[in-house]
Amino acid sequence: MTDTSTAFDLAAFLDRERAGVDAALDRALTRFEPLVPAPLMPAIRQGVRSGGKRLRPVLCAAAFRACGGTESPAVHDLAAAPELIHAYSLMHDDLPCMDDAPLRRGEPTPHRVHGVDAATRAGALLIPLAALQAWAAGRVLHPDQGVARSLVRELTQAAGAGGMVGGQVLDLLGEGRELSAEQLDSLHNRKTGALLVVSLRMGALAAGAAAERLDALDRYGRCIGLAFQVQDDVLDASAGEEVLGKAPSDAALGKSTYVSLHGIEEAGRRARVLVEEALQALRNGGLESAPLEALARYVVERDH
Ligand code: GRG
Repeated sequence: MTDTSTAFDLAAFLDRERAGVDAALDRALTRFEPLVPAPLMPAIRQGVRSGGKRLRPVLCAAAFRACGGTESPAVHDLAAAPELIHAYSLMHDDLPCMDDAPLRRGEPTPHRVHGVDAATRAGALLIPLAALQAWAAGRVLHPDQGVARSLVRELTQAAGAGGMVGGQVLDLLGEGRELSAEQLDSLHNRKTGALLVVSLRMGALAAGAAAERLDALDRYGRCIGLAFQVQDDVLDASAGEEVLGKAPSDAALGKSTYVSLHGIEEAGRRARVLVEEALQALRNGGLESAPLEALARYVVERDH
């Protein structure tokens, strides 16, 4: 296969996509305003608008196009739905009862700015709003209402006990204990991987993709999800607060990480192997997508 990613300008692609995603998030915030108690709106706005890589929506839109979906602004509206779940998860993860983080993306965290009560409620409100967002965008993108229902079901399942929340619980239970390699993979497949995978699946479902392509994207997503986490651990162990935009926290919390388990070099090697497996999954599923190929590589090449 030709290496399409070498000629592909990922930075320009990400700039364009992030602008589309940010516009969709702004539209969503405007639509949500009448549904949200006014005192919570500033915390919601901070959680949603405070930047970040926008990896989940970028994957969602890329999967939609890779599966032959027709371009429309509603693609970014759909892609905004998993990002709303991601925004809530970060707001709650930073709370004093969890990581007690003062900084996120280089700025004071929402509870430090708006108070713990407002940040907690604002985060919780984002969950049903994300479901509404997926439903509304799905209705625009696909004529079959069943597809919109699947989008909401898959997103809420991935966000829930079998996915992100379940992974977070395993993470909290694992503090101060040494986890095996299998336990660590299982934790991160849920905590981080489930939302990345569902972002891809939502794009593919909205494009009307066949089962074979959904399976390929599943495999691709699981591989880049784990690679993403391995790289996160490598960065947490090696980069400082000024690069990460937050204080490194793993060692302080006594967490098992890919670095504590395998050492930094072996962890880096594992991340690169996972990226190759992700690229192979795309090839096996007949998916030719320069953005998805470049994004897989970006996951391990990023420095924050
Ligand atoms: C009720 C137990 C319970 C949990 C609530 C808090 C929570 C739900 C889940 C936490 C999930 C979590 C924090 C996962 C981490 C995912 C992760 C690697 C975040 C960083 O993602 P990036 O790098 O962030 O994409 P940016 O800033 O770029 O958006």
